[in-house]
Amino acid sequence: MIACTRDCYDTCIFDSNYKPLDIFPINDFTCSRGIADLKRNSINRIKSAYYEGKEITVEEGIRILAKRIREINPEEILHIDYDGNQGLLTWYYPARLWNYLGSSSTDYSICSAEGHEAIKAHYGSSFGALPEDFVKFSSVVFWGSEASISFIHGWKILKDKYKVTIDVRKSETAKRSDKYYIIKPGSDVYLAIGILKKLVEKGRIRNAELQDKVASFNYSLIEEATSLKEKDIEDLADFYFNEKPLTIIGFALGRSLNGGYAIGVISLIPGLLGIENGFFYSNSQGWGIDFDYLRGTHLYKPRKIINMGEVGDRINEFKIIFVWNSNPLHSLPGGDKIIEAVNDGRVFLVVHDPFWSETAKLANLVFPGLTFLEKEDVVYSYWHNYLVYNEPIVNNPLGITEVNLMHKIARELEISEDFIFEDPWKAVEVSLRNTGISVEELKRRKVVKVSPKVTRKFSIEPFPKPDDLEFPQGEFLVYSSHPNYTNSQFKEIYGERKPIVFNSKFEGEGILYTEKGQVRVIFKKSEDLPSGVYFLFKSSLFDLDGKPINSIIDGKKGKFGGTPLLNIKVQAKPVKLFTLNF
Ligand SMILES: Nc1nc2c(c(=O)[nH]1)N[C@H]1C(S)=C(S)[C@@H](COP(=O)(O)OP(=O)(O)OC[C@H]3O[C@@H](n4cnc5c(=O)[nH]c(N)nc54)[C@H](O)[C@@H]3O)O[C@H]1N2
Ligand SMILES: Nc1nc2c(c(=O)[nH]1)N[C@H]1C(S)=C(S)[C@@H](COP(=O)(O)OP(=O)(O)OC[C@H]3O[C@@H](n4cnc5c(=O)[nH]c(N)nc54)[C@H](O)[C@@H]3O)O[C@H]1N2
Ligand code: SF4
Ligand SMILES: [Mo]
Repeated sequence: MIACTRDCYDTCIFDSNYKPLDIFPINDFTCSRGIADLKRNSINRIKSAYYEGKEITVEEGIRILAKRIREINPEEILHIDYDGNQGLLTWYYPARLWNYLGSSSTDYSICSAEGHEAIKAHYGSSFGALPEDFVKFSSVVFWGSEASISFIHGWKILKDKYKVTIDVRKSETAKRSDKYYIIKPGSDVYLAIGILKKLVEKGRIRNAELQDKVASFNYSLIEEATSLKEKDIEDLADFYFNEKPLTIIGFALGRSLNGGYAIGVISLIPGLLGIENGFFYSNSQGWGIDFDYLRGTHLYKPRKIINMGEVGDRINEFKIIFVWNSNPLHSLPGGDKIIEAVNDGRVFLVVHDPFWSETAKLANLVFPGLTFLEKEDVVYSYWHNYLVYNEPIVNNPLGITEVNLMHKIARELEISEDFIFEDPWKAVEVSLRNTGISVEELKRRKVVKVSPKVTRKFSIEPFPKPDDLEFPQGEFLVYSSHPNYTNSQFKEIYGERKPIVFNSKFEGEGILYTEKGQVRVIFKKSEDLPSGVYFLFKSSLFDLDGKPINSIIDGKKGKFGGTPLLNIKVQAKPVKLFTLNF
């Protein structure tokens, strides 16, 4: 048995022939990546350690790294790790070494942190509907979610229900919905407040505190912010009251203007209408897995934590960057600054990855990783409640696991601390103690259902006042998932991506720019885009010159979880107009 460990709602579970299991909600099907995993596994692989482009042994690489580590202060080491593989032993446990050393860490804010914190502020937990709950609803609102692409097993359950989509462009999910509303980027919080205001005015929500809060927003402000009419807002409010839909709250909202407030207020609607399990955002924090124990932060807190949006701007604080499970040139703001610092010799970049990612190609020192098909691990989902024991189904003697690499570096540094060398399965055992599942049971049964461990509260606060919000004005760059890639992964199979920016005005070549700089892109006209919205798939994050698109992100972050504002205000200029024939 094996589960796909990519950063994805679905966490498909497969048998040992990599055939998707016929259990709910996997239901015997997978995505375009799932069907190509076995083939991909032997393409574009890192097969050895490399130092400055020269093949070396892993042991030699470890000696080079250890020597460098000894020469600097621990805070000058930054480890960057994210969700390339969601396994407990791949992503979490290896952070122990860096936390013990006192290295700097990022705050893991790039994706979903904003919404987790915003929802927790109201409910005490961000945990929402389970797949079994999805089934019970007869209607659904996809709010800032491209679920028909990003969440195919959720979509499978919901696609035959009555569907309403709220997006900033005519997304694939919007096209396949019964009704859709196109609003201005970053205006969702105004719309959510408008819906609550109507519900209060019609006596459908009786709550004096809320009545006061919504009174400070008038409809002309809401109309101007969202570009919807009061009648649309009333229709949505009626729909919410009459149909009691499930709301899927997309992660993209948290990376948009006013994102935390938007997610928080949207999540309040089902709560105030008494819709049970009425929203879904991410269930990752509901299983009781002790991620702090795995990372060792219960004993050793990182001495310095930097926001994921600030890595480029604060690059001068670091001399070694150790990356695993992440492709920061692609995914983090300021990738251009990482490239400059490595090329100038100011930063020594070390990457551990199974594949030649863009960041691995730039690195001074590279270690070969194993894919999830090749190693043991424990995998959880941020949607369904199966915990899976992953057994390797492909043999690869060339790579090294994260755990082994971490232990070998520690030995080379002559660290003798028991906690660093705690048997990884013992660490997993402790980290699972609140789930009620033991490693023995997991290894025996392979796939085990966890019951959620959440304590709830309910509070309308923090409810924004008009002055807390930034009024959405100007033109915006927005992103979404591509059906054939997971973030930067799968170019080996489906090809490199061109930076094609869909928009309502230009076709040809041009630039997108902010005060941070510019990137050279291809513009493509599309009727799905309203004026002032530029859309790029989030797997196409290098410009025509190979410069990271995220070089123009301007460093703002969310008020709740610090998530970098990726859906930024931009300006666009055509350079050469011509018609594209696709
Ligand atoms: N195939 C595939 N699936 C994936 C991924 C992938 O790369 N490929 N990535 C996975 C990951 S890491 C994540 S985080 C999730 C993301 O999954 P989702 O939360 O569904 O996010 P996106 O796919 O980025 O799409 C978000 C939608 O929000 C819209 N949007 C952008 N800005 C705004 C705004 O201000 N307001 C509103 N209302 N809408 C807005 C976009 O137009 C887009 O249609 O998907 C996961 N699933
Ligand atoms: N402008 C802009 N930027 C974005 C986004 C956006 O919408 N717009 N989306 C953001 C989002 S939602 C996210 S989640 C991040 C994603 O950012 P990342 O986490 O950087 O993205 P991935 O491409 O999923 O994975 C990163 C790397 O992990 C490697 N990997 C896979 N499995 C393993 C393993 O077992 N071990 C090791 N060591 N490595 C492994 C992969 O080969 C890949 O190189 O990007 C963010 N960046
Ligand atoms: S990427 Fe998502 S949908 Fe595709 S195999 Fe992995 S978990 Fe399943
Ligand atoms: Mo993400």
